[in-house]
Amino acid sequence: MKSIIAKFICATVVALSAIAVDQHASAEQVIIEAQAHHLGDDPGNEGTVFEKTFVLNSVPPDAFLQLDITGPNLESPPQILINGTAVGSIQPFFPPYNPNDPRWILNPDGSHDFTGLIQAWFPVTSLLHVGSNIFRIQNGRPDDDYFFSNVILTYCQAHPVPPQSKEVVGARPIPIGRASRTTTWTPLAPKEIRSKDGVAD
Ligand SMILES: [Ca+2]
Repeated sequence: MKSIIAKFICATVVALSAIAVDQHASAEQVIIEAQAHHLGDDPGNEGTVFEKTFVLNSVPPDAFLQLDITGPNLESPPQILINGTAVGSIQPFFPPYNPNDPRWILNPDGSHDFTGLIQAWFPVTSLLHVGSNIFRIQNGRPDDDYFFSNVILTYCQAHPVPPQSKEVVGARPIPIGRASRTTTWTPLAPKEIRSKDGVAD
């Protein structure tokens, strides 16, 4: 109920204030890049860096960057930046490592790739400015192969605080305009994260 009320208030605020976004977006979100891209060094890769410029006519007070990512390396995950500043780590958005889950790949070097869907989000209002902004995603290690898609800037939503260092169990918010569903997530505790050298896929 709380989130429904929050969304009603949010939608009302958005409607009344008519927050300006770029010409391709609705009042609630800016689609920075919807298409899937493959970064890494395996066949079909598009390199190890992807950048895209997006334009804002105003900076919303409550903006979150969200994206879907599949296949990244846990120990050396891709880094995401807005205008040259890291938005935060995607590591806490990985599910807990489970050797019995076929979506987890154990690499020869002892590191791990997660081939299931990871949905990450970050508060980014302080990193945005009016005019051109640059979204960037870059490999944490050049041989890490992964796909990302649905890079979206969302406004005024009931996003929880992104997971931090401690294990947290919660429900991902339901983005406005997307299918109604809730996914339970359990970020990995830092002590479970190990770093080793070698080859990742
Ligand atoms: Ca690779």
